[in-house]
Amino acid sequence: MTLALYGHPFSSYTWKALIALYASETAFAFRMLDPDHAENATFVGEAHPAGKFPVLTDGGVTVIEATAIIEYLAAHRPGPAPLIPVDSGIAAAARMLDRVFDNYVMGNMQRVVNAYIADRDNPDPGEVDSGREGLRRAYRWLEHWLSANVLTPHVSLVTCAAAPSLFYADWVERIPDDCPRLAALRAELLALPAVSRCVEEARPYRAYFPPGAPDRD
Ligand SMILES: N[C@@H](CCC(=O)N[C@@H](CS)C(=O)NCC(=O)O)C(=O)O
Repeated sequence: MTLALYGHPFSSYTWKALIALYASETAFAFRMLDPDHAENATFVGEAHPAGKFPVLTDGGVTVIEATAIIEYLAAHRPGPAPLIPVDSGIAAAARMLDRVFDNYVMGNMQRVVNAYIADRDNPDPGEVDSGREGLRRAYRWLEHWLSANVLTPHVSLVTCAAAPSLFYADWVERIPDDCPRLAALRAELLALPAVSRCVEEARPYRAYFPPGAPDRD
């Protein structure tokens, strides 16, 4: 049965699922969420408790939440990518990092983005400052973790979470010079074929990045 993924090419959480699908060389139909496909938005609105995407369908099975989608693909559509490490201790570390990237990198990046969505010309300075400070704190934590640990091989759950969150977070708050390991990880991730494919597919939508997309990447 053919898989279908509902999402948008510019959406960071859609990337998270797309990177896993591309790296595991899994065939799927992409169901675009845009004004030309209202039926897809209707489906997502009913499938997810908050109407959020991505959403994966596999015949009669519907899977929501990007991390759960990757867990589902690892279990039901295993491919060349080691999405979930076999060793349970390494898998626990991968799941821990997945939460760090989602909650503290993606979360703080979205806090700033949401302030600009609410008011593009006068974003709430408290929200913008808190989001940026949260990003700097997350960057320092990740730099420290990377100095003491080895990352699971690509493309894993960690790759899928780290690539979109670092890609967009760096646009909001540049990874500082005193976090060289994290900056190198971002560059390494963007060079992976599954990730660079997402970067290129999202390129036409950059003008819509609420705080303004920088002229790089
Ligand atoms: N916890 C969700 C977050 C998904 C999410 O925030 N998706 C964004 C797109 S990147 C979204 O659906 N935005 C539209 C909305 O919130 O209505 C996941 O991991 O899948």
